[in-house]
Amino acid sequence: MSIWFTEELHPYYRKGIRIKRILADEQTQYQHLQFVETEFFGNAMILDGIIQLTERDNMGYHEMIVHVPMLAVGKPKRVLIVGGGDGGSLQQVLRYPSVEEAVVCELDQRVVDLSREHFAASFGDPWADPRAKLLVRDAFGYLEENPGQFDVIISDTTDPIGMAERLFSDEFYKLIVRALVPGGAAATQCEQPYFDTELIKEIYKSARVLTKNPAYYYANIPTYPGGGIGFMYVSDTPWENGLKTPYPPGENKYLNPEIHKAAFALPEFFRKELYG
Ligand code: SPD
Repeated sequence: MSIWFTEELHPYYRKGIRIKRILADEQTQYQHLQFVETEFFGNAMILDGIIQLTERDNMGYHEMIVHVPMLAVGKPKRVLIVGGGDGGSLQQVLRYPSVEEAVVCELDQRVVDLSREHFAASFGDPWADPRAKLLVRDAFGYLEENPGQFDVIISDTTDPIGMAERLFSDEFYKLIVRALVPGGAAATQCEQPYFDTELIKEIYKSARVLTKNPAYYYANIPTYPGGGIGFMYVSDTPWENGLKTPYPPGENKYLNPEIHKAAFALPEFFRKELYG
């Protein structure tokens, strides 16, 4: 079998990848969850018709969402991942010997179970690490209950549709910043400069009220709309601090010092929109 999977996150834009076979296809309590083997990108996870990650290009996403705040903070001990049930962010977080606990707040247990099965070749089994703690619950309540607890928070979420919409709200950013220790840093999945300009501007506005040194940065991921995705760095600690920090043990496939710096350089139209 060889079929095209076409994604239409935006009504004016489509992209497709060729699929060899369907590995899993189920309606969970929360969403339509699919795992497919693709022709070029390895295994991929699709939620409600939207590609979340593929084995071939997820490193741009996971290395950038994790290492930028982790390196800025220096020696993070307690880390929270909001979402992230596929294990890709967790794998990167656990590379840091300083990490004592990595809490993953994921709503859908099936995402974890099926990712363990279908991404084992790429991520190993980060859940087996005794520092990993999975909480199958909504992150909002957990953040409310845990002020001042985390050195780093990573919001590794889906797009702002349905239930996930509030993970892009001012209220959510307030909770994130409240859950950080002084000097802690967060990075959040923050969508696409061309398609989501207004949303990103709103989020930046919130982040600027809440912290001294927020900034938007970007990574190339061919299987996402527009070929990439951005992140909001949210902290009083400047992201540039991370440029001086040595990388944790293990191999980077995307991040290097040049990429780290360049990720914060924005195309002029978008720089003006965001920073004025
Ligand atoms: N438009 C797709 C955005 C996907 C962001 N979430 C990716 C999850 C990977 N851990």
